Amino acid sequence: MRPPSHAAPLPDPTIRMTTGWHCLHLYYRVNPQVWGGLDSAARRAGLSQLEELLNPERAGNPERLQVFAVSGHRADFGLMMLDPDPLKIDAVKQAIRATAIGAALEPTYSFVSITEVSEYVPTVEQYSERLKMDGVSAEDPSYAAKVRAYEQRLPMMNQQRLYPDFPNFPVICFYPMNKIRDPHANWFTEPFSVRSALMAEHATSGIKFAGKVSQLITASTGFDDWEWGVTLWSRSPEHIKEIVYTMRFDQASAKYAAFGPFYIGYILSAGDLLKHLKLEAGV
Ligand code: 76R
Repeated sequence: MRPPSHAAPLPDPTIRMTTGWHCLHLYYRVNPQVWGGLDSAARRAGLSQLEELLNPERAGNPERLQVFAVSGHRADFGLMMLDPDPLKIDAVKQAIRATAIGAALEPTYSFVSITEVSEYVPTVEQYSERLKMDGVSAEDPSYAAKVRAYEQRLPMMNQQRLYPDFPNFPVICFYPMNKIRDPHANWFTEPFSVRSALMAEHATSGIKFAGKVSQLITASTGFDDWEWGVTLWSRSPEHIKEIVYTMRFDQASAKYAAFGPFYIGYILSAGDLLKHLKLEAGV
């Protein structure tokens, strides 16, 4: 139906988002039978194609691309990509399959999501109200300083949530999660004020990991089977256990969260990853 002539024109249809990026996590396992059946020419060609494809600097690759070796039998390696264009991200998936060794790379898991600024990120006004509720008087000089610091930090924090840079940490953990809709604990029937207070408690407990763990929460309602993807990077592996364990005691997690499978990985360059996977062309 055509909009009435007085209506503001609608924006052009697009697969890009108005704000934020598309995000994809992919996980693969090497199939030893298929690999064993490839001749050395196919292996050599495929390995160099794959190494090139997984190079974040390659022209045509998504804005962000990171690869990692994955522990356990769930996968041998994984990659995480972010870009404004979902087809640019998907092109990497198709190109991996189309390499000369693509048949030996079994997809084991994927997670599709988008970046967002959560509705629970406090505005400057909400932040100021919270300070007052925590007993900081508006006359106290620390009040104005805190509000000003938050006001300056917020645009950078939102930029990082929507267009994230990968932190320089070697460990990456990914898991999907939901907030449950159980009759006795239904997140989605709680009023905003309650959800907001619970998320404030959650943020206070998370902030203690500053410098040790960096998190990216991507939204997946309508894009994948879970509501969010949680990507955690950490300075060393034990912080992953510490943060996930600690945050389970937050009411927002203890009462309302449900988690999917966990994938733990170690970030490598494409070349080091292929060496690590013991994929050799042979003679
Ligand atoms: O982004 C911010 O820092 C603002 C405060 C904040 C929000 C709004 C925040 C802080 N989170 C927010 C939203 Mn979070 N987070 C998780 C998990 O394992 C678990 O128990 C749950 C998985 C972790 C580990 C984690 C870590 N957070 C969310 C949301 C979206 C809710 C919505 O929009 O409905 C989810 C699903 C979620 C889950 N969170 C923090 C952290 C950490 C470490 C922080 C503090 C980061 C910092 O500000 O430095």
